[in-house]
Parts: sequence; C-alpha cells; structure tokens
Amino acid sequence: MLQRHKADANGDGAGPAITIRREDYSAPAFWIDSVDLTFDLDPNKTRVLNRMTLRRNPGVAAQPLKLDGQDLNLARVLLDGQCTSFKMEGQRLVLNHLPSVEEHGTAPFALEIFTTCCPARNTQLMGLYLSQGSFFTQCEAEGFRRITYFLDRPDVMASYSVTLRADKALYPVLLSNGNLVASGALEDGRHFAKWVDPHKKPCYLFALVAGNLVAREQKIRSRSGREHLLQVYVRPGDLDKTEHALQALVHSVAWDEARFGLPLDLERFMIVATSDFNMGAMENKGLNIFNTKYVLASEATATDSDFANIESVVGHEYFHNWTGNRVTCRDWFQLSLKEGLTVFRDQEFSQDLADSPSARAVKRIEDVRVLRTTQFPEDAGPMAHPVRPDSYIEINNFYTVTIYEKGAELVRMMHTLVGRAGFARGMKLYFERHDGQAVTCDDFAQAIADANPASDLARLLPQFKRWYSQAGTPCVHASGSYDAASGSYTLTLRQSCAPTPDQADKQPFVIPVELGLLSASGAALPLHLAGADSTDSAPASAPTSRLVVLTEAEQTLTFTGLGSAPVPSLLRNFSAPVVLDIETTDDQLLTLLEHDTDAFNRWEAGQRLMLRCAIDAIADGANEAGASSHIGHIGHKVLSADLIQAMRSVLRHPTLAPAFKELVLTLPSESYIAEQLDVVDPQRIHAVRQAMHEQLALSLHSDWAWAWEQHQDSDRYRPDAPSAGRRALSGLALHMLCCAARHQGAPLWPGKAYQRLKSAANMTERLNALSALVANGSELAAPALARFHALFKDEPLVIDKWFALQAGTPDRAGNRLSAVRQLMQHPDFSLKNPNRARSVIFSYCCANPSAFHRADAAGYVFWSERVIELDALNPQVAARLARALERWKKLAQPWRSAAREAIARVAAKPELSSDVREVVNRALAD
Ligand code: B3K
Ligand code: ZN
Repeated sequence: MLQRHKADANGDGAGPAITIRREDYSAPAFWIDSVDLTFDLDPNKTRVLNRMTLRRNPGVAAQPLKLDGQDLNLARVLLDGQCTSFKMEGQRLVLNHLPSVEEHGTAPFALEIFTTCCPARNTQLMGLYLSQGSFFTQCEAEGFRRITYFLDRPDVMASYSVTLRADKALYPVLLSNGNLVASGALEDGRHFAKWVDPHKKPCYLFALVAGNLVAREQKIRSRSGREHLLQVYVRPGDLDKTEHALQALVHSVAWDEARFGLPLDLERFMIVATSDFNMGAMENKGLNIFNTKYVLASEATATDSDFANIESVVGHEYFHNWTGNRVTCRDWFQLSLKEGLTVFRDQEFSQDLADSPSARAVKRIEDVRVLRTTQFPEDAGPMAHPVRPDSYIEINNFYTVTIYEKGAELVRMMHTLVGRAGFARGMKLYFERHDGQAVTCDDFAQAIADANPASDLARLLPQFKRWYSQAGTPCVHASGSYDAASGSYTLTLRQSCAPTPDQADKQPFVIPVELGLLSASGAALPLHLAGADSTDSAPASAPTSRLVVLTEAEQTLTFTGLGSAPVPSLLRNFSAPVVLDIETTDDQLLTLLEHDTDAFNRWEAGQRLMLRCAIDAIADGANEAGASSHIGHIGHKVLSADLIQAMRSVLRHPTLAPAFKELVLTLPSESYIAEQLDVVDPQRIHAVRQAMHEQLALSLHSDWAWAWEQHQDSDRYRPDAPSAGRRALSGLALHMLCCAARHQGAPLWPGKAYQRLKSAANMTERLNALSALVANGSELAAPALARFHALFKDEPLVIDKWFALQAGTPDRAGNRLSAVRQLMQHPDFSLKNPNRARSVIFSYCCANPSAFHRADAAGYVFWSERVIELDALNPQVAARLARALERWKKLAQPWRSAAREAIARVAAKPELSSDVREVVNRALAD
C-alpha cells in the first residue's frame, strides 16, 4: 500500500507536479519562532503533537497561513488553545482565521497540531521511517512535512524542543538534536527523553532516532577549553567497527578549528548509523544520521577506499555544522551554497590529513576523475543545470554532481584567486555577516571578494558569478607557436561553451589557468610573460609556474627569453573545471609524463596519451567495413612502444609514490573515453579498452610481477595513504597478472590470487584477489565467490560488495544479465534496501556498460522494469537509476533507438513519481 501521492510531490495537491522557479522566491508570510514536539513512537501509528509559536512577517502582506504536509492523518488543530476552522488545499493545511493584523499586529500566537503517521509503511525513507526495528528520520529536502504540518522551507528557522516517548525494551535509546534535558520512566514499560536544541534551525535539520543502539564515545576539549562529548551510535554487534569513524570525527573537529577557526558549538555531537538510507549521510544539527557504509569499518570488512570515504563523509557532515547549519540556504536553488562549499572543505580536510605532497596530488586526481567522469557528462546531457539552478520540478533530483562537485570547484577557484589566507579571511567575513541567517550563493561570493578587495576575484566578481548561472562545461582550446628569431612562445587560448537546455548562448567565464613551461629535456623554465613582468626582473628570479586569469573569448600570452620551443603544462592541478583541448605532440606529452613538476599534469599526460591511442583504435575500427567489436580485430597493438616504455618507467620509478603509480597505470574509464566521442559504440569502446589492458598486462608482465612482490605489506594493517597506495598498486598488479594468465593459459597467478583470497589479513587485499579472479573469468572465480560469501554472510556491507562485483563484471559469455536476474532471486537480495538495490541494479546498469548495452536491448528492458518497480517503493532511488540512459542520444545504432524506446516505455506509465517523471521527460525532450 502506497502512502505517496503520485504526481503531487510538491505536496500542494494542485494536480500534476509543477515547476518551481528561483525568480518566484518570496519571503515567508509567517515566522515560526519555537516548536515543541512530542512523539509517541509506534511503528504503525506514531502520534505527533506539534506546539508552535508563530508570528506574521511584518515585511509581507497579510495572507492565510499555509502549512506543508504529506501523508499525515490530521486529528486536531488549536489556535491559542481554542478550536479553529481550517481547510485543506491538496495536502496543505490552510488557516484563514488567524488573529488579524489590525487587532494583533505581529504579536506571536500559538498553534497546536496533532497528527499521526505510519513509519512502518514508509518505504521511500523520507520523514519518519523504520530500519531494522529502529526509528530514523530524513528531512532534507522536504521530509519534515511527512512528520508534521509546517512551513517546510529552509529560510524558516526555529528553536526546537522534542520529547520522545516509546517502549523502553524495544527502544532503549531516544535521541534528538541538541542537549538531553530530562529522561525517565513512564507507565506500561514506556520511557521518555526530552531534548532541547540551543540553536535555531530550519526543519530540514530536525532528526530523531529511537532504537536498540550502543555508542562508542570520546570526550574532547576544544581550544577554548570547552569539553564536548562525541558519540557514534550503531547496532549492538557493530561497536567494534566504529573506532575509525569516531577518530575521523575527532580529527574533523580539530581541523575546522585549526584551519578556519570554527569550533564545535554543541556539548554533544552524535553520529548514528542505519543500514536503510537513500544517500551517504545527513548533517542534522548535532545528530548526524549516516548510511552504515560510511561509518562501519574494520580491516576485515572494509577496504582502504571505505576507510578513506568514511573519513571524508564524517568530515563533510561535520563541516556542515557551520557551512549549512549555522549559515543555511535561503531556498533550495542555493543548495550549492552549502554543498559545494562543504565538499571543498572535505576535500581540503582529506588533503591536509594525508599531509604529503604526493598524497595531496593523489586525492586531487581522484576528485578530478570523479568530476570528469560524472559531472562533465551531466553538464553535457539533458539534466544539465547551473550550479545555482533556475528551476526544478523535484528538488531531490538536484542533489547532483553539478551542485556538489562542480560547486566545490567554483569554491576552489575562488580559493585560487584570493589565496589560502585570503580565503580564510573571506570565510571569517562570511560568518560575521551571516551567522544564523539563510542566505544565497551571491552572499558567499560577495564575502570572499569583499575580504580581498585587491584580488582578481573582487575585480571580476560579476563575471566570475557566471559560473553559478551558466550550465555546461567550458572548453579551452590552446595552441602555441615558438618563434626562434625572437626566442618567444605565443600561446593562444580560446574559450567556448556548448549550449545546454534553455541556455543557447554563453558569455565568457573567468578561468584561472595555472601554467608552466618545460624544456624538451624536461627542465622547468623561468616564465617571462610579456606585459606582466617588470623588465628588470632577473631571469633566475622568474617563477616556473604562474596563474593566468582568462576573461575573454580569446587571449594571447607571449613568453620571452626562450632558447628553444617549450613544452606547455597548462591547467596545473586542474585549476578550473574545463575541458582543455590542447595541441601537443606525443613527444611533448611523454616529456610531461616523465618530468612535469606538477603531479596532476604528469598523470594527465599519461591519460591523454592512452586516450589518444584508444580514440585512434576506435576510429580505425569504425572505418573497417562491417566494424566489429571483437577483440581479435583490434589485436594487441593499441599502445605505442614508447608509451609502454614510459609506463614501465613510471611503474619502476625509484621515488614516485605507489598510489600515484597506480593512478598513472590505470587506463581512462570506458565512460571517460565515451565522453570524448560524438557517437558512442559501447561494445567497441569496451573492446578497445580491454585490448589496451591486455597489452599493458602482457608487455609489462615481469614489471607487474616485480610490483606485486615489492609492495607486499607484512606490517599491522593501517589505512593511511602510503600503505593504501602500496595495496592499490599490488592490487592492480595482481589484476594484470591474472589477465595475462588468461592469455597464456598459465595457472600460476590465479592460483596466487586464490591463496590470497583465503589468507588475506584485510578486506582490501581479499577483495582485490576476488575481483582479479572474477573480472578475468578465471575458473577459480566461482569457488572464490562461494568462499567469500560463506565467510561474510553476516556482514551486509561485505555482501553488498559481493553482489556489486558480480553485477559489475564484464560480460564474457553473454550471460551477465541472466546472472544479474539470478542475483535478484538470491535470498540476500532486497529491493527495499537502497544499498542492496544499488549493489546489484546500479552496478549493472550504471557501471558495466558493455554488459548493459546489449544489441538485443535486453539490458534496457531490465532497466525499465527496475525503474518502474523501484519507483513504487522509493522514488529517489528510482530517479537515480532512471538517469542511467539519459545520454542515449550519443549512442550509435542500434542502441540509440532501443534506449529511446525503453525510456518512452517508462514515460508512458501514468503512475510515476514526479522524481522519475522529471528525469524521463527531460531525457526525451528535443
Ligand atoms: N545534505 C545531505 C543530502 C540530503 C539529500 C536529500 N535528498 C547530505 C550531504 O550532502 O551532506
Ligand atoms: Zn553535504
């Protein structure tokens, strides 16, 4: 039985979902000063008594009070203690007979609303729901209206006190935001707890948790000497997996205080883990709720990436305490105000914690890889939207990589333009101006600029803000020419940005380009930029890297004093979120790969070289008559001998960090290769990439064996960056060796992998071994999978990995889809648990292109069935899956027509959530 009102996600009952526009923003007609909530928790019928104090907003014309609500049963409404009339407008509760402005002015009045709801039937996991017998809430963006009637918008900030009452045996722990002020026993085996939040907050930051939970805790003292209690709550059997998350929280508190002077403003800060959660985690004030995936870790069950992700998500949610909670968003169009800034902060946190220059570079490369493989495609597809969108139908669809990751890049560019100290000054001014307010992206950029009046950001602020209003990824085309007679090098940089939905013409962006020049032998050259340097600057004192800020559609830079043609190294450390289209020769790229002082561009040179080879091989195939996707037609010579040799040098390099080597030696992903092409043949891309992989495996066989032997760790497990890097490189080596073994018919390395699977002392090595066997179709894969399942059958997060590995593995025998359908029949599978649904369905539809894009369209049929099935349970998760085919227009035939048909089949369903409806309608739009 569904509780959701389809095609009415706005909760206003006004029929089909409507478009919300940023330009229509108006301040609320009422403020809510205080909220006193009493919950009688019961899975089937939870009673909620909501006593609020409200007053009219003097700045807004008098009008009725319209409170948001969704799937609530209304029992009583009292105005100042008296019965009052009300009416329903769709799902909204409307009160027309409030004290008039004439008699009452803007004096406060009291409203008491009594409702019930049914957490046990809440499968969409928004509002109040049950997970494994405990109560949890998720209110962002618009879930609070599923708990009680309210002005469910982020600019209404109120003081909360919350009383929870529940059966003591079933729900011994009762938590909400703020401080515990009272607790005790009630009749009939029930008990209560009363919490008061000392800070005003928007309702999306409200949370409660009730259940059988245990906590690991630690007391810390802040710089000011205040003591705080940090707690991580989990189910009783999971306590031994909480130390890493707790330490990540301890580090987060210290980091925000040290780097930005932002202290913890609460006596107690709690994290609670649940296995049923739509996303990663949620920053509710003082009571963060997390997906177990981002809390629980032991060396036996979690990989190095899990450990790193936990650190960054714990940091992210904690940093929201200031960027999001103390200063929040005026409206949901400003979402990147808190998300972009907080992603930037968590990225910086991870880099600062890792501490070595090489680990910082590795983290930067990983972040850019996410941006380019997920956000660039979003920016080029039907869901493209500016970092500050102008309109939406379903706000849940706009928790995107554009808002988060591109938003973080915008903050990073500001940081680059004003410098580290200048940025810290800007943050200080931002909090001085806006603490306790609900503000806009403009307010943030203005504060950073005003704190740095002499900076390029201040000078260029109106133009810089185009990054917030214009969607699409800018392209910078670079071409250079050297004039031997004058010893000068002229670099012409042209920027452009393709049209996106609703935005045909784009104005030039402010693009910070960090650059350097190398000699042909790899030496860093002093940069004399004509027109920028004083004439008397001595050559030796000239910098070897500098920042150039592009503002025009075309700009020319001239560097002087050069004895020979230099090799340009542009966009160092990925100084702007753009596509750099640069004319370089393979030799120049090889020089950069070998010598660039900028680690990012060193990695980038290797990626470009491999990408070139891939694109050439794909084009060759497309030119062959009856182009075939079969690997036999590609052969094993996609990568040039020079490139193989360069890769060998990196692998064997005496001083480069193993983590960096692993990144260099990892081929560009199939989706990144696809992004470079106008027409995408997923099978051909897979075949070419596979051929490249095999070529690397075979040509560097003895080097991989060396790498495997050299990077074994016998020490106690530690998830730090150097140890994780060694495991990453030895894991890649094992993959390569098992791949080579398949070609050579040699059982040695699969045998070693199987041994490692049995004896590994940590999950990283165990999973690397398992995936080397599964991905390479070894006959040991089946027994390895069975053994792995038997070992971890009681560890849901590990079983997620077991499912994901099988659903995400390439299709060797044309049977991956039937394997996926079988996985869905497995007793451990459940569509209702988002982690499990993602581990099977998303791993197949979103992370396994060659198995998903079948010529017979069966993958697409599977996709459409799952979107529809999931939509009835959980529209947010369904809408994410619905996006798997949004780039269908780029596909070659026959996939293109088949994909369109599958999307149309979903769109034809009359009973769709507004979440999925918005995604499929956009995908089908011209
Ligand atoms: N702010 C939450 C995301 C909420 C998503 C709502 N659909 C987590 C985060 O970004 O920290
Ligand atoms: Zn966030």
